[in-house]
Amino acid sequence: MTEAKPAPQPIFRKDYRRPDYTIDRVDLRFELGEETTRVHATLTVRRLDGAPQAAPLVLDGENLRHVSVALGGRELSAGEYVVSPTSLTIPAPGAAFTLATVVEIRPQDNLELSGLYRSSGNFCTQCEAEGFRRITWFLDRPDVMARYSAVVEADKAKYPVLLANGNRVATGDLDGGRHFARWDDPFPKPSYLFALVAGDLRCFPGEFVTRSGRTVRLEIWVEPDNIDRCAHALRSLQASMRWDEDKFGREYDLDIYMIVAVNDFNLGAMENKGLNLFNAKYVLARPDTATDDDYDGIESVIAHEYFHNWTGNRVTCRDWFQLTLKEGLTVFRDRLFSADMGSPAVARIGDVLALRTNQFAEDSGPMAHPIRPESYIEMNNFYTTTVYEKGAEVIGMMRTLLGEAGFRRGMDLYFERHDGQAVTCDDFRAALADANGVDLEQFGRWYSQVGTPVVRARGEYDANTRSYTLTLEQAPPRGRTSAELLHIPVAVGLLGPGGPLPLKLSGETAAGADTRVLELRERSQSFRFEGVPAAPVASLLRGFSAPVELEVERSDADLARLMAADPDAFSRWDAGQELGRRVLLRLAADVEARRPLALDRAFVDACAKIVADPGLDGSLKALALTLPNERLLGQHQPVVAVDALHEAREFAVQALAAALREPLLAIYQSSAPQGPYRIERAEVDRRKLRNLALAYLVTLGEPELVALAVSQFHLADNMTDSEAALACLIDHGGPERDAALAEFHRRWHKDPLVLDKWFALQAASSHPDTLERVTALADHPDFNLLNPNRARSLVGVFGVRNQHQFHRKDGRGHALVADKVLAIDPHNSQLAARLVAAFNPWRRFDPTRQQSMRAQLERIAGQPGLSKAVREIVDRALAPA
Ligand code: B3K
Ligand code: ZN
Repeated sequence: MTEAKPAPQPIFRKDYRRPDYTIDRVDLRFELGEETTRVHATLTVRRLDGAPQAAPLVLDGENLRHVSVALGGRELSAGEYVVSPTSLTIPAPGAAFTLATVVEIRPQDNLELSGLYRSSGNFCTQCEAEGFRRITWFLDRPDVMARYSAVVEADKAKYPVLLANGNRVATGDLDGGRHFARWDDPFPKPSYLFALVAGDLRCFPGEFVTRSGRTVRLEIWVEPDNIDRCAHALRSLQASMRWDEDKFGREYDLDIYMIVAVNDFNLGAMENKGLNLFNAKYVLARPDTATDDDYDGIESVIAHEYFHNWTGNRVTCRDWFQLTLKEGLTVFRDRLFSADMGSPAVARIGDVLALRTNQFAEDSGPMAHPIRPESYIEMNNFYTTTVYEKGAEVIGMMRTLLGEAGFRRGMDLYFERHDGQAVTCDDFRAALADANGVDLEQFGRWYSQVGTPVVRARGEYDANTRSYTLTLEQAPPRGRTSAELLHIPVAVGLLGPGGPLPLKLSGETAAGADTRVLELRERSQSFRFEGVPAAPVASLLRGFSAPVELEVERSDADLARLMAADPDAFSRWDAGQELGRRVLLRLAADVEARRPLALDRAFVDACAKIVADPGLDGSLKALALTLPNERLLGQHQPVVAVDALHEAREFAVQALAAALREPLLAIYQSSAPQGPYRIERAEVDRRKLRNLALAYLVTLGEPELVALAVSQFHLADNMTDSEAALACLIDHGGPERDAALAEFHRRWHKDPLVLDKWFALQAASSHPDTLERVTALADHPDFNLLNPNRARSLVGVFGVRNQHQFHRKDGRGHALVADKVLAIDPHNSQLAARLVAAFNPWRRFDPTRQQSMRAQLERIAGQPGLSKAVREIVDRALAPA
């Protein structure tokens, strides 16, 4: 049995100190082998001004077998340095010197997928956040930026392709059937951006001519069988490169840009300089294997990693507390890009739905942290929806306050000031403020506040003066008693009897546009609009202008009116969601009180109007007609009523389907595909609405409606329609489900990404036997705990997305996920730490469920040898609230 490890110690932002030494050059040589890989590193080191002369040089390391160390060309003897499991210390090495180390590592045993590891027989790396220390001794921190060269040596037959960052400057053959490639990266970079790949891969090539006329070679590297699935990724890359030039004036800087698709990857992708490594899921797409949503996901992740070249690589983070500097900003940039490529309203709705479902939950649970955390134990645990998505919202608010041109001025100044540096979130904010001559001091509190602030709104109409006074108030996040006052942009519109009103605030001479951004900086502020002909309905927080919870007294009728007529497409959707939420929460209360259930007539009418509205595209209709999910609904209850919410939502879906049966069937029948699959806006809209109609219709259980799904499943020439039909059949159950699942498995079991869908659809199902099926699937020969995509498809989807089945009262769902966490942790603690987060909301449930979840958390916490990644999550979950 493993010894209990000493309690891991947190690292605090306030303790940041610049290093005593920096590294200007890194020359690496990798002797890749089946058993042992040797890494030779020569570091050109310099003591920084102000550091004590006798400062020791302490390099980080993890899982390295130390072989030798030489200082200034002289091999050191054992007494001249100290090696510990996590460090190599050279006492007082001097002011400027080279340090040459040799270590041995075993990539084939590296299941953490951090550092140098193997996936499907190939060698690859993942160094962010602290993986480079698992490759060689180093100052493994982002404020040490060096120029790198890497010589990669390997067996030529097994690993014909050898890649690293920068430009390939030499290749050649070696003895014993081996060969090498030497890569030089001219741009200084932090160690987390280092990358290496060696394998049997094929190249899907392309090019891009930059606006200054340079031709950049683009290479997408995949396993030979996947070469016909790269076109969309290449197109997305080219579009991203053009967009960053057009919108931010940012040109690519190397002569080559490579993307490698990897099957075993802990995250989505990684922005290593000139050599991105990607989870295959975000590269590979063919109409028959990838859905419309997969196509969108690829476009946005390709863009995200590309945009990091400027926001992250050229300008990087001083320390890991500043992570949102590059992540929040880059998510914000990839969102702008996706909005430009497709429908801005659809994109915004998707982002806000995800933020409310995931980030709001994180912000009110045990892992709540500011977008710039104050401390961490395992940095990898802080690649969170708060740092990324709330971080992007914070950038978005600054753009709202500064305007598009002002934001661009600020970005230009940021790049001008900080190119080639490792900086902080405060540096970013200062560039934005200085470029615009504005004060963003109060705004800066968004970087340190925890939790979702509440904004309360109250409106009063005065018929005598034809004025409408809107009072906005900010309050601390729920469950917290105090918070500093934030600077919050609230976008507002007023809907009069005849439609949107041009807005004129008192003191202004003329009415302007019909959306206005009000700046809330005090506890409470009133804004008086004049020339308002009749009591209006206020449309608040348009476009979700701030990541807050909005509380406002509005009647169902007001919401229905906004849902039907708000000129802002996002607000229309939002009003519909609020109305739907009210209706569902009332139904859940009826379930609990055992009252007869009936779906609100006015809500049905509002939905019928959406179905019939010629002004809405299919994607927006589908979004408007999708009821709030059970997790979102639970956030609005004092204690999540798991079963009642599920029953209420299922009832509402069926009642809506029954009420709208005819128009939905008409939609389904009139929008059949007219030709082969095309990934175009109008076609995506068509498929979205048609598949939504199908989902509603199948819930009615009528044989001829179920038959529609069966026939769509068989006839579809594309994964979007095939998966949608399969999802309906899985929820429906019965022999149709079994037949479709067997057919899908037969057809796709050799295709890992498609097989992931087979697992995920079953794990997400609302069918009452889902837990039993997931339990059985965990023993399926195709299930593999060590592959992150597969583990997430089953355990992640079940634990996070299936509230009703995961939280079954008998506790078996909890036990299942806890078992898997414990099984994964010894191999891949990062993955285990992600999955164990399913238990974070445990205090939101009833005593029985709380007890069951706490028992599982305690069981995990009591496991000897538990990783520090999982330990940090469970300790925080169990700590007194
Ligand atoms: N920067 C990487 C994330 C690295 C996560 C390390 N645990 C991908 C991205 O955000 O672009
Ligand atoms: Zn990123």
